Parts: sequence; C-alpha cells; structure tokens
Amino acid sequence: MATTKYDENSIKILEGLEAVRKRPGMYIGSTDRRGLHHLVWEIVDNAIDESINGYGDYIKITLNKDQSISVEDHGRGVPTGKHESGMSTPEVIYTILHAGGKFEESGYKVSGGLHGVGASVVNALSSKMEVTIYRDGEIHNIKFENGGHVAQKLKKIGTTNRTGTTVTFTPDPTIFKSTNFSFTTITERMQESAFLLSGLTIEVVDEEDNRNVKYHYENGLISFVDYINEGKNVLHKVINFNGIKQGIEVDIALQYQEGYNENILSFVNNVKTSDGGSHETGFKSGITKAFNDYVKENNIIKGKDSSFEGSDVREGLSAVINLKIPENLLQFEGQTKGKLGTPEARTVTEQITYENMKFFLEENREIALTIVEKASRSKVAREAARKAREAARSGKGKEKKDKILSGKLAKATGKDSSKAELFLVEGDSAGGSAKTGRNRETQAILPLRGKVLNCEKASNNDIQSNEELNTLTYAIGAGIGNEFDPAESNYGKVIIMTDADDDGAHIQILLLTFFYRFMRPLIEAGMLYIANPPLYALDFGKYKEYVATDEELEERKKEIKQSYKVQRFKGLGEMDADELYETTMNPETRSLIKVSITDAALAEKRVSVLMGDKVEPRKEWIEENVDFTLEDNFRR
Ligand code: 0RA
Repeated sequence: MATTKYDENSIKILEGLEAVRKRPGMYIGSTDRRGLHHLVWEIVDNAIDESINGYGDYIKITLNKDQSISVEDHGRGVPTGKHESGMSTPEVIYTILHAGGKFEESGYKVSGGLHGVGASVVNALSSKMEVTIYRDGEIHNIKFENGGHVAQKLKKIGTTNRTGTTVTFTPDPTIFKSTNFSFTTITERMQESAFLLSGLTIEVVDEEDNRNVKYHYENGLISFVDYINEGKNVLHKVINFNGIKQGIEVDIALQYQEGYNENILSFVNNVKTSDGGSHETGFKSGITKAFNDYVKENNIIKGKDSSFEGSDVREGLSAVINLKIPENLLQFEGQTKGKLGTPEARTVTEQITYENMKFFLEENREIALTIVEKASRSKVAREAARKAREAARSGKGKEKKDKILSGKLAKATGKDSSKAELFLVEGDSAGGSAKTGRNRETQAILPLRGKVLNCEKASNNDIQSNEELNTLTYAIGAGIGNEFDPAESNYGKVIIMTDADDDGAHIQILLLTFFYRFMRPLIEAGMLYIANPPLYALDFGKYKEYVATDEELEERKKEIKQSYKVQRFKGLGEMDADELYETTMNPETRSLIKVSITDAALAEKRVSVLMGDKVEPRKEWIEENVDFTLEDNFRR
C-alpha cells in the first residue's frame, strides 16, 4: 500500500538524517567555525553549479538578524513535481542523503573535493530550513525543522515572473560550537568564486551589521592577479595563457612585482587547492625550465654554473592557476583534501606553462631581461647565504653570535629544547621582571627594545642587518627564510609577550609579520604563541583574582558579594616578578594563544595589504588573518 511504503521511506530518511547528526564530522569535517561555514559552501555550491550550467548570473547571500543565512539564486528553480517515491522533488533533494546522484546525470554537477555531500546534510544539521522556489510562474515553499523533519509540505504560496531558488537555514546550536557566521570568511570566498567565474555577480549582505559587498569581474584570473598585486610595483602587465591537453583545461595568469614574495594560488574545478599538488608542481617546473632554456638559447648568461633554481625565478611572482579536470581523473589528497593528486595534471600544466612562458619571453625581450636580472640577484643572494651558513656550521661566526646574544638573552638552563620556551618581551622593565620571575630551567627571556622592523618589504639582507631581528634569529637558532627548519629550534614554544595596549598590539603584529614572512614553518608547526596577560586584578586583601577581559570583569562584579579593589594593569611592567610569572608565564596557571594560519593565501594578501604601504588597520589583521586558539587556559 502506498502509505505504508511512504511511511517506511520516511523512517529510513529520518534514520539517515539522524546518522548525520550523530557524526557530523564524517560529513562536514568538524563542528567548529570551519564546519559551520562548510554548510554555507554546500548550499552556495549548488547555486554556483546552476550558474555554471548556464542558468542565472546572480547569487545573493544574506546573513539574517535571526542567525539564519539565505542563499538566493536566479537559476531554473528546483523542480517542484512529484518524485517516483511519492514525495515532492524538493523534499527528496533536501532530505535524502546523496540525493545528488540522481540529478548528476541531468548536468547537476558536483564541484569536487569535500564538496557536494549535499543539501540534505545541511538540513540534517539545521534547526530550521526553508526552500522557496520560483518556477513556471509559481512560487512554492517547503519547511523543515529539527534536523530535516518536514514542518510544512511543499505548497504554492504565490505567482512570479522570475525563476530561481532561495534556501534559508539556521545551523543547529546544539551541534555547532558557535553559530555565528563570519562576514569576512564568506566574502573572501565569494570574491574568489567571482574571480573564477567571470560574469557572475555575487552579493553578500549582513543584516546584523548593516554592511554589504558585491563582486563581479569580467576578466577572470587577470582581475584576480591585479587584485593580489594591488599597490605593489609590478614589472609588466599580467600574463595570461591557457590550453587543453588530455581533457584537462589549464588557465593561468601571472605577474612579477618588485618585492621578494612568491604567491601562487591554485584551484581545481573552482575549488581551492590550499595545499597545492601536481598542478602547482608542474607550473613551477614549467616556469623554471622556460627561463633556463631562454637564457641558454639566447646566450644571456654564460658559464657552466648558470642555471636558475626554482626559487630564483619565483621571487616576486604572483600567479593564479585554475584547472578543469574531468571527474574520472580527479584525485585529492591530504586530510582536508586540499591537495591535487592527479598525476596527469603535472605534465599537462608543465607543458602548457613551458610553451607559453618560453614564447612570451622570446616575444618580450625587455620584460624578459628585467625578470632575468631579478632572478640573477636572487641567485647571487642565495649562494652568498649558503656560504655564510657553511661558515657558521664550521664554527666560524659562533663568537659573533654569542656576542650578539650576550647581555640580551637570558638562556634556559635545561637541556631539552622541546620543553624550552622563549619569551619575547616588550621593553626592558618587563624583561627584567620576566627574568627574575621565570622558571630558569625551561624559560628563556629576550627583551625587545622599541619597535620591530616592518618586514613586509624587507629582504633577507635587511633582516640580517637589523639588530633586533638578528638577535631573535640567533636565539631561535633554526635559520631564516628558505633555510628555516623548526626541527632545529632551540625552543618548543616561542611566546610573544606584550602589553595589552595599542603599542603592544603593534609590536605583536610586527613580530607576526616577521614570523609569517621569514619563519612560517614555526607557525605551521604550532610553535608560535601569544601570552595573554590579565587586564585586571581583583584584590580581596588576602588574595588576588585575575580577570582577562572587560566582559569577564563585568560578569565577576555581578557575582562577587564581599568587598574588593579593582586594579587595572596598563602594562606588564606594573606586575612584579612573581605576579607576572603566576598570571602570564606559569604553564599551570597562564592562558596562551596559539597562532595558526587558517588560509595561507588569504593571509598573504592581508599581510601585504596591511603591512605594505598602507599602515592601518593592523589590529584587524591580528583578529582575522590568523586563528587564535586558547591553549593553556586555566583562568576560565
Ligand atoms: C535538479 C534539476 C534541475 C535543477 C536543480 C536540481 C536545481 C537545484 C538547485 C539548488 C539550488 N539552486 C538550484 N537550482 C536548480 C533542473 C530542472 C530543469 O530541468 O529545469
């Protein structure tokens, strides 16, 4: 009987949705901020796929005041007819796991990577979802609640002269650690999509904070590279080439700028490959080979030892690589599936890059010579650095290092470097307290005087001639730049300790820029931290209690019944040695913030924008570029 079958079906469906709720990590990776935004990408990808298929060139995302989010597209609209199961098609699409399968053949393509697990997963993890469909002159909607239970069957609610789909959902607060969407996270990703999909307009509106942005680019990857190099002194117009081999489409835009940083972004089927992979490897060897053959064939550099290494020809290079790979050749690797494995992508990208770059160099001699000269300077610097390193290893220069460190660094006495901690302390007076109060066996102190050099525009040579950073580099003892190896670090943790004021924030950002540019593996290895000194002490006479933030202070004030005095710390220097140790340095009682890079490519853009010629606003960089995870937090 039809009803029995329908009931059986719906029980199975609810079991499926329940499985998603039991183990959300299996479907969306995690239930932190990343997982939360995964829900958005899932729904947005469906809208984007509809646009890629040729239907609709406008997508709007709205962060609503009630914590829900809406994704509106102007595609054909989800079909509203009955499915063979007896359910309406929207009910099938939004409640059956992997319902994509049936529709894939009708050109409803899944993007790749982790994506395309389906709108039903989003529904399963939402306390509410509503889908409104504009199609065939009519408007229909369907509502779900509590993880995909139908609250209102599909019904006609009006007439229209447009087509499209709007999905609104509220992430379930019992599943996600936080249900606050980040406007920045969403706009950054949408801007990338708009670069990759020329002609598409994506608007993002934040109803809560009254802000909105609209992205639309006509020149694809060229616009993307222009954007990356905005404000930098570029050496030529953006070079753009593309080709197709073995069914793999390659599109690349690149440009050299005066600076030293390499910035390569890659995508596959419009999904970012944050960890690179075979296409990036192919691109790099194609570029290196093109330059080496060009200088050899044109007798530009003579001599035996004349060839460039890859890093020489990538100094100052910004590039965006986008590949279209057929589903059957797609292979992703790594935990977050951010690395392309497909071996064919390497040879195809290498050949297309080599042929086009070689041709470009032959045709544009002046530009070619400018870049070759830049690469030669890099090569000379690289060889000089190698000689200096060899000298250092053979013992020469050790005296010089010891002299530079003496009187500044208070070393730790312990032998185990993995347990050792290096505190970089703002100012001599706090440095003095830290030296007195520390645990001598495991904690070393390096006071920093005044402002640190802004490294955004600095070369390795500039760093080496800067006393403060030089001292820091020697203290860590693991090299710098390409040569940096976190395994050689004298310390398991490097901890930035500054005052909780604007100057302190400034020093933090300058140091973060230094570490980001010249010791990035230290951050990637999770070895860089920021100390989190309390803002207030509540003095009860017999004992003190420490409070980290203004909000916490307000909360505590409401709870406390006895009398007390509030002391506000303006700087680390106001604490005596014991107090500084107990509140900020003691592993048993302190609160530390671990610095990590969520997305190297975006961090790169922010660092260069904010630390380049434009100086403000640095604080935002701290807040948004890097993720801060509270580590040893015993205070809460
Ligand atoms: C299945 C079939 C068709 C369109 C869609 C799904 C569709 C899904 C979503 C999800 C968000 N926006 C969407 N827009 C369309 C094709 C139906 C036809 O042939 O007209």
